[in-house]
Amino acid sequence: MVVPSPTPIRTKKTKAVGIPTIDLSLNRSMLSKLIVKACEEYGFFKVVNHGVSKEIIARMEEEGSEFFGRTTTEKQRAGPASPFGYGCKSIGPNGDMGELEYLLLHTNSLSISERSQAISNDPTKFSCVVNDYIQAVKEVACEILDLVAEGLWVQDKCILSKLIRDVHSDSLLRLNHYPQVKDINDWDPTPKLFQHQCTNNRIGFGEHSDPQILTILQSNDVGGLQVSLHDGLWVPVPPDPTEFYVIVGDALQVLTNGRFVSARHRALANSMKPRMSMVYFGAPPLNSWIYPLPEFVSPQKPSLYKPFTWDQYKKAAYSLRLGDSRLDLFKIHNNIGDKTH
Ligand SMILES: O=C(O)CCC(=O)C(=O)O
Repeated sequence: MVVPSPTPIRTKKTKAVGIPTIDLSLNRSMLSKLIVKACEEYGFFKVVNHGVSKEIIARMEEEGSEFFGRTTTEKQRAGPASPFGYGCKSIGPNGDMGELEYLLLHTNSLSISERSQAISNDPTKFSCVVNDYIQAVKEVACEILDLVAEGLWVQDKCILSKLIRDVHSDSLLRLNHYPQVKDINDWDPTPKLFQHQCTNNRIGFGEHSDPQILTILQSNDVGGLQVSLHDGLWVPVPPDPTEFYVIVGDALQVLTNGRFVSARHRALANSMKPRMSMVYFGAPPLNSWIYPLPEFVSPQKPSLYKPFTWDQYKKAAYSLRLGDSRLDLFKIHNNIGDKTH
C-alpha cells in the first residue's frame, strides 16, 4: 500500500539554502514524518542531536588528517584504490578526475585491520578508531532507515536497516581530502597564467548520486559541498563539523519505487583551506536483491525498476562515468510517468 503524503509540516530550514535540519531527539512519530518529508522533497538533510560523541568524530578526523599529512610516497603505500586504499585525483575506473585525494575502505573489520597496516604507523589504533566511527554512523543510518520505514507504513520496520546491519553488508567509508588552492596549483599542469581564471569552480568531486542506500557525511569547517535540489540549481551546503548530512542513495530510490529520489551532489575545491570529508555509504550485501518494496507498488504505480542484485548494480556503476544516471539501465519503461531523473 502506498500511503498518502503526511499533512504538510514545516521543517526548520537552514537559512538561505533551504536544506532541512532534523533534530533526532524529537518524538518518534514527529521525526518519522519529518524525515520522510525531507527525503521526498530534497533527498538531502542535516541531522542534529544524532548521539555520536564529539570524541568519536574527533579521533576519526585526527587519523584522517594524520594520513593525508604524510608524504606522497608514504600515502601511496596504501594505494592504489582499486577499489580500496589510497587514490589521488582519479575517481573510479572510467577517467573521472577531481582535485582530491582519498582513502576508500570497506567497513568490514577484517578488511580494515588488513588495510590499516599500510595506512598507519599504529594500525591497531587506526582500526579501533575507524571501527568505532563506522559503528556509530551505522547506528545513525539504521535509526533513520527505521524511521523512514515507520513514516512510510512499511510492514517490516527494520527491512531497510537490516540490509546495512547484515554482516556481509558492502558498506564503505571514504575519507576525502581537497587541498587548498595554493596546493592545487602545485599539482596542476595548467599553465600558471591561466590558473587564476579557473580557481572559482574547480571540481573536487564531480556531480553524482551515491549508488548505495543511505550516506552519512561529515566534514571539517571548510565548505565546498553542493547539492542539486531543484531544477539543476546548485545549492552550497554550509559545513558543520559537529553534525551529519544525510543523502538518499540510488538503492533507496529503487526500494521506495521512486518516491524518494537520490540527491545529486558535488564538491568544489576552491577553498583557501583544505577540506576533509568523511563519508559512510550504507549498502546491502552483494547478493541482496534490490527492487521496489510491495508497499510502493500498485496498479496505479507499477514497479519502475527491474530487480537487480547489489553486485549487478555496482558492476553497472563501475562501467559508467561518475555523473551518469545508472538507474536508467534498470528502469522499466511503462506509460505511467515517474519523477526520477
Ligand atoms: O567531500 C564531500 O563533501 C563530497 C564527497 C562525496 O560526494 C563522496 O565521497 O561521494
